[in-house]
Amino acid sequence: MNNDLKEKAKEVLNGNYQEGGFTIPSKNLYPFQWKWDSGFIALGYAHYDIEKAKKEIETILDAQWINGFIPHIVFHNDSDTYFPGPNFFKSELSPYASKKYRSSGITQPPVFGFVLEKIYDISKREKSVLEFIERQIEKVYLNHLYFYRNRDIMDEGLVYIYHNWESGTDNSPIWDGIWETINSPKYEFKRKDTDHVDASERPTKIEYNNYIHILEIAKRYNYDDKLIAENSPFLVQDPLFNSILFRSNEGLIKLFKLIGGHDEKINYLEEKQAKGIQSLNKKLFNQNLGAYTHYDLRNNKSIPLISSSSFTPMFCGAPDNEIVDVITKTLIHKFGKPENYLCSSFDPTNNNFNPSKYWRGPIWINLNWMMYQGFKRYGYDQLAKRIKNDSIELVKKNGFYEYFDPRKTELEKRAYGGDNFSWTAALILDFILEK
Ligand code: 9WN
Repeated sequence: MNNDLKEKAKEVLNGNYQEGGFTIPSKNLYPFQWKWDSGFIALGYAHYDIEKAKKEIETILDAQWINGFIPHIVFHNDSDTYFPGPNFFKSELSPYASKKYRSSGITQPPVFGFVLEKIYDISKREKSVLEFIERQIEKVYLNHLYFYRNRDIMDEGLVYIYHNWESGTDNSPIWDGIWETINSPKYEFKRKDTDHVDASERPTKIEYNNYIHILEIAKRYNYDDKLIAENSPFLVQDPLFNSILFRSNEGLIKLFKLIGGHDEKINYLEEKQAKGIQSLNKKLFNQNLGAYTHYDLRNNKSIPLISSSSFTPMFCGAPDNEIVDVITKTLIHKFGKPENYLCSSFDPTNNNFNPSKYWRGPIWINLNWMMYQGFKRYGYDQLAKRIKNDSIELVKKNGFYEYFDPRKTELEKRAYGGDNFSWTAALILDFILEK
């Protein structure tokens, strides 16, 4: 029944594959390799072309810095269709930066631990895939070490992000209050995203100015983590970012056990994992809202807003059954009305909800995929199925877009952003083909 969709998904991925052995998220709009995109993309390839899956992971990990950091964009190639590019980021300011590739100086969620685990399972535990994992796993481990050594300044097992682009949920209303605390000077720059996508579907000019401002501060400190932690006006503990880190810890622990001989690393990760999950539940779970929320470390206060990120701790198994019951009720009550597809990226009952603007309301397939995994993990099969079916239906009706309108009513347009978007294709493939 889904054969057509499957074939189209492969076409999208193959069409975005580049000669250098990496895959762009979407033509023109995102012409380079992005960190968390590449993980989801590799997972999609694993279903029909394991060599491409391996290549995708190899090329992103090859750009790792010597301190374990993995940048959110790797500029393998030249392109003038995206801003900010390599000449803006100037990764060479950092003494740790890769000498081989220019890149950004911010990161994105650490997906590779769970991606490697999934790829191994999808390959039906093929020996050559485990051998490949053995060659790559140290780099992924080093990336986790980087986070714990540099981004867990309170020693809580929770790591911070210092830029909204690090979260992957770029212009979420979650950040609005932080922007109000910052008085960014006016920068001269030329955006490129609105050459490709209608401005109404993208962040505003004022928001972009703030994004640039935080990057200028990081550059002023040559991307030094300690100085950034002391000086950046944006310092946040994100439930999504940390849940992905924890789910990837799990993947690494499982794979290290399979490979054998890595007891010290396993112990280290297990210790961090236990501490992190405890802190996540204690610090980021908001009993009054019935959801996990972000914590603003710079201003020392929690941000009392609900987004799709609020439900992702289920993906890493953090909440106990009681909390799961509470957050599921919140999800159904606020996001799950029958007139809406699941799951909006931001609370539809909040005044700042916008169903067509980027991370301020539309549905993103990667968040749906993580939530699906989370609900399945806890045995909420009906709800998991609803999320999966909604995702497939949205793509079937509208195409492999970047994000989708959650409203089921008649609309002139209900799919937005980049077309032929890679992770939409990759994760729809996984939805269709998962065992
Ligand atoms: C900035 C590539 C990336 C995704 C992000 C998504 C968008 C970039 C942008 O595109 O962000 O990193 O220029 O808007 O928000 O999650 O990784 O697909």
